[in-house]
Amino acid sequence: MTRLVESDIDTVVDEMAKLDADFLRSTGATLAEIAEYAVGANFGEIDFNVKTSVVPITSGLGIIGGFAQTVAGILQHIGVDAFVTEHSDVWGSYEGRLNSKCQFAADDDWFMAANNESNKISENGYATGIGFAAALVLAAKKQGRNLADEAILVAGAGPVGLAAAKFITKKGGKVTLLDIDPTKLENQPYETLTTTEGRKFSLVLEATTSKDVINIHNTSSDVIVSAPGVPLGVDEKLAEGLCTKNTLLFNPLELGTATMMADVLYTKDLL
Ligand code: PYL
Repeated sequence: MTRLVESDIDTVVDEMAKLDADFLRSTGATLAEIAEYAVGANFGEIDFNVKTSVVPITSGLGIIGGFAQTVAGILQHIGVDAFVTEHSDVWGSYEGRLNSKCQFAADDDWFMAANNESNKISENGYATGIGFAAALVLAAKKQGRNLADEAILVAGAGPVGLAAAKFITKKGGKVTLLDIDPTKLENQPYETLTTTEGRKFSLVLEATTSKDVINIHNTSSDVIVSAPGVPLGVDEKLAEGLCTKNTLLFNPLELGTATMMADVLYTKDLL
């Protein structure tokens, strides 16, 4: 997982309305609705209005400027009564548990949400995977495309890619899983590749930490790309073209965070 820097997220909260508008154009759903679809809920089924604390964590490489405030801002946008605790680390966790139903915190390796009443927890890798997979499935549906007729690539066999592959398969898609490390492809229930040489895909979920994995050589002209990978793993020229057609779904923190919230509030797991 790539560690975000302040400049990756410093405009996120100001651009939440634009994100919803972009999502509606490409998927027919808002950020909150994509998160609901990801966890198996109907649009509007989850009541997001719950007191939720976000705890800054100083361990390891320390605080990312604006990270906790950005998480709280994303949550507030989908209707959560979210706040950043006054204190960090264990004191902040204690303060949060006294004053909220749900709690978010991230160190250098894990970003976790917990529901203090139901004890349901959600981890960012899994949630990001199902969230971006949900967005990809909804985008295909919006174009009237049948998953069964699509050549679907999941690039990256890490936690995000594997959660996405499982979600897409559950929705009727036949996934091809790509990773440069063949050991990550062992015992996977999909067609597996270490290169896309000679192949073209029409639906792509890019979940690697590399650049330029996805390009004009391995994608069809009507490709839709859902890209949780940071940095964006899509060739710049292709990315520009996809943006003009609203067929590139990419954001550094928003969809994973919203899906974590839906995941800790909703009980019927889809996977
Ligand atoms: C959760 C993000 C998504 C992509 N990379 C992950 C990342 O950057 N993790 C590090 C988060 C550190 C937060 C810091 C703070 O400000 O509380 N401990």
